[in-house]
Amino acid sequence: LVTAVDHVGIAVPDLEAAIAFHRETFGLEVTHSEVNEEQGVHEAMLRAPGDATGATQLQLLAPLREDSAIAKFLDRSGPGLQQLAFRVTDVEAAMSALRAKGLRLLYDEPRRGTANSRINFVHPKDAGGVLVELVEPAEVH
Ligand code: V0V
Repeated sequence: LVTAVDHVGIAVPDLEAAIAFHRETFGLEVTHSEVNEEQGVHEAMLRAPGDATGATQLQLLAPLREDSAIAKFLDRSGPGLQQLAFRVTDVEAAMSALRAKGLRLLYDEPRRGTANSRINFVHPKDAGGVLVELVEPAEVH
């Protein structure tokens, strides 16, 4: 079902400040950044230099709007770990398998994630208090 830990997501109030912190403190480098209007985030993906392509990344998530999931998380919990994302080869198959086990998925159909991946989330109350994301990466051509 799961082929890798794709990324770990941290909610941050200020994306540029968080990128600078992770670069200067831990030597991480930005591999990608984008705005996802539907998810209400401005995000950056970072990796440790020397890690193979496809290794686990760190995702920094800043809110675009006050009614977004990240703004709500920051209001309630402050900055910190917001999600754990598992990479899967087939997100629909993963959704079906998890639904069959009685877990609630947040969306009926996959939505668009980072770099045109297809994503869904398991409700944190059904995954030990962790917001688990399922990521099917876009095919690389
Ligand atoms: C809320 N709760 C969490 C949580 N967010 N627990 C663990 N981790 C989190 N991140 C708890 C919360 O404290 C409540 O617990 C309970 O869940 C239900 O809270 P709620 O008030 O009913 O729900 P909301 O409005 O806080 O929404 C929570 C969910 C929301 C998870 C439904 O954040 C959501 O839709 N997330 C999925 C989308 C998302 O996170 N997008 C941003 C990343 P108590 O107090 O009842 O015990 S975008 C992204 O990852 C992309 C683009 C990508 O990777 O490709």
